[in-house]
Order: sequence, then C-alpha cells, then structure tokens
Amino acid sequence: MSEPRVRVLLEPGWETGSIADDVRRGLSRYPRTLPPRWLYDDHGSALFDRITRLPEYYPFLAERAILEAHADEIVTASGATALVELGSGTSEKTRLLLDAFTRSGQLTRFAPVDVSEGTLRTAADQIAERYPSLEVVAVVGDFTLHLAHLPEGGRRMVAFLGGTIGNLYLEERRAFLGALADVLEPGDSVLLGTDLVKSADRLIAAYDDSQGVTEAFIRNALVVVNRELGGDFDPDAFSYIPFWDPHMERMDLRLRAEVPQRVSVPGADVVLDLAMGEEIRIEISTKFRISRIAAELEAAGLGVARVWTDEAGDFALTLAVK
Ligand code: AVJ
Repeated sequence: MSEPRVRVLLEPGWETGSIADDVRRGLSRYPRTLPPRWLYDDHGSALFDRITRLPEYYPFLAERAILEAHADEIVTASGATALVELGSGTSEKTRLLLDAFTRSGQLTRFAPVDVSEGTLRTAADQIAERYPSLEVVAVVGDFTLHLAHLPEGGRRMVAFLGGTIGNLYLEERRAFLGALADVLEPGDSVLLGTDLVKSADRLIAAYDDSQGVTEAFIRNALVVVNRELGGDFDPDAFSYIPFWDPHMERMDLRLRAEVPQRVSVPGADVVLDLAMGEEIRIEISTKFRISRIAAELEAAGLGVARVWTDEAGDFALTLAVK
C-alpha cells in the first residue's frame, strides 16, 4: 500500500482568529448570527453523526440511495480520472463512488479536503489501504479559502456532497461556485448534493427530531464560543426555534433568549445585551428546486450535464461540467 500524502494548508491554531472574526461580525448584525462552520468540534461532529442516523433525517439516506443506485452512471458521465472531495469528513459515502471508479478502472487519484486533520488522516489511511492502486493526496484546508490549492492534473470531478452548500447564503454560494469554477479546467466537473424543497412538515421533523439531537447540535454552538473565546453564554437560557422560511425556501435554526441577559465574549471583544425573546440564528439549510440549482451553477460557468434524484425526489445530485 502506498502511504497517503497529507498537505496541511492551515496553521495550527488558525481557528482562534477566524472564529473571533466570525463571531464579532455575526453577533453585531440582525438577526444575530453565529456561523455554522464552527458547529463541528468533536462533540458537534459526534452529534451530527447521530443526526445522520435519525429516522426523521432523510437527506443522508436519500443521498446515499442515489449513490447506491447511480454511482456507475455518475462516474461514467464525469469521465474523471481524479476525484476531489470537499468537506470529506469520514469519506463514508465516497466509498460508493470509489467502488464505481474501481469497477470502471478510470481513477488514478483521490484527494479528500477537510478542515479536521484527525478525521482526514484516518479516512485517508483507510482509503489508501482499501484502494491500493489509488494515489491519495489529503488536503487539510477550508473549502471556502483553499480552492486554489486543490491537487491538479488529470480530469477532475469535485464532489461536494451532503447538501452542505445549503448552509451558505446566496452570496456565499455565488462566491464559492465562482471560485470553484475558476480553478477548474475545461472538462473538469462538479458533483453537487442538494436537498430539495418539500413539505414543511417533513422539513421541520428532520430538524426538530423527537430525541432532541438536532437541538443539542445547534445549542453546542454556544458551548464552542464559550470554550474558544472565553464566552459566558448559558446554553440553558435559550430555547431551540427551528422554522421553515417559505419565502427564502430554507430552514432557519435559531436559539431564543428566554430571559433578558448580558453575554460577554472577551475573545471576540463582544458584550451583548439580549432582550427576552431575542434570537440568534445558528444555521440556515436552504432547500432547492432543480431549476435553481441549474441557474446557480450556470451563472458560475458550470453547465449541468445530468441530475439524479432518489425515488421520492427528496434530494438531488447534479453533475455540472466546466
Ligand atoms: C451539513 C447540510 C448536511 O443542513 O441538513 C443537520 C447540517 N444541521 N441538522 C443540513 C444539519 C442540522 C446539515 N448539512
């Protein structure tokens, strides 16, 4: 087995400065916001893992069903010889793609990109062992910052799965897709996972599960701020308010102050007076229509080649080519 190469693009301790800027910016605007990228500390990642196994949380299962049914077609349609995966995490679903690539024999390189070095190393080792003919180049980096450093060469397919693009605002999606298209060569492609618009009941159930796992995941945002920036948020002084915004077609996941309170976050230079009932948005999760996915990709210069959905039409994988 060949050892995976690991490229580290993040300085040790990079989180501290970055999270302070994000928190200062987010808490000074309306609605007050904490950026969702900081939800995935060890505890948050473990909670997210539990979310993916909740019966109500259909996106995980739906995306996996699409890959199980269509990975061979995806691989063939892409013509890729290199697979780059952004936000790869444990690379669990990626194996379905890698197995299809193994059947087609066309792949030479796999490059998982993730901010979490530990998770990435473990995943890269496992993949190098299981697919010995692949060159594995793991990149420790942030997909919003380090697109210019993606491994080059071959015909690349960049997979961005899980519906994570739905956690970005429209302007952020435009910037991200534009930057991604910029670094791709003609013939390279993007495989984008997006959750689709559906009934409010099912959406709310998926983000307000009966075991309270999602609530704990969202509440953990305050714990992360306390730990990283010396904040004194009392997580129990907030209630969890998830709602469907039909105009923006997104889930909006917030915490509401149950009592008036003053919160200090010295590491971000913030002192916040919250009125009773004031809300902090922790995450949005945008749901798409196929027409909108295509429009956003095409605006970035990426032409939609094919779209796959699960049988219920809950989730979509879109292949777009530069
Ligand atoms: C990170 C996009 C997969 O928005 O559905 C799950 C994160 N937040 N439950 C989503 C999340 C609350 C999730 N993704």
